[in-house]
Amino acid sequence: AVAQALDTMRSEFERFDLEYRSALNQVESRLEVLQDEFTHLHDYNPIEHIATRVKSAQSILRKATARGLTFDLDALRTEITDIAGARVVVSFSADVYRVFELFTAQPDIELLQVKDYIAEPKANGYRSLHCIVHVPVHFSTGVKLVVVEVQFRTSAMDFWASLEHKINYKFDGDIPPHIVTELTAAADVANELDARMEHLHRQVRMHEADAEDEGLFPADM
Ligand code: 0O2
Repeated sequence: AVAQALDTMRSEFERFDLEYRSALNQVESRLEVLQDEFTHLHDYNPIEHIATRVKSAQSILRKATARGLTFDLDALRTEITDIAGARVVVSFSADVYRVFELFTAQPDIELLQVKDYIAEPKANGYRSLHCIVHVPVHFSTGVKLVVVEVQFRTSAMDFWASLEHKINYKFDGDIPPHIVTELTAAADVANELDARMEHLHRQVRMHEADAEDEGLFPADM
């Protein structure tokens, strides 16, 4: 009986994992279509890279325990919104909102929540645009709406967040104050870099547009 119960649990968890992986495949493929189309239309690719991950069983259970949730898969599906996560790293700040709008404007993507840590950075300097969406996945049993968290950020924001994440891990969440101060200052520098890169990019685009008007380049160069 124990073996049978374990088999059932394993099978249910595999199904759970499959749903999230399938939803992430959808998200990644839709973003890739947008990326290809954007490149085709504007001769420029705003997406640097896309990373996806399904949270490990261990981290899901750790989060569930911390929140006092029961280990019921349906409760986890509704209560933990970052089991499936996608991170979209773009070149310039304006692209964060551009790609977010294009993705969430798709009629069958339901936007459940937005957290704009770019408009309102966290106290440590963390910047990113987060959203939680329902993605429809077509299974043999019908359509399932799967919850996915998508984070949009620039390369500079991503560089900072990766380092901060590693430092946080090293200090077990208790970063010494002088390192916190330096990290926050580094986030400001990353923000300044984003502003400068965006400005440069705009100047280059304007130069290209002028050159096209004067017939120096063919329109699609
Ligand atoms: P991991 O390892 O990336 O999965 P919740 O996730 O629900 O507990 P909250 O505050 O509602 O918490 O979610 P929020 O703020 O929308 O986003 C949480 C996720 O954003 C984190 O997931 C990180 O990926 C990222 N994030 C948020 N704040 C920071 C920050 O200060 N530094 C860094 N480096 N990343 C941040 P996890 O589960 O914490 O981690």
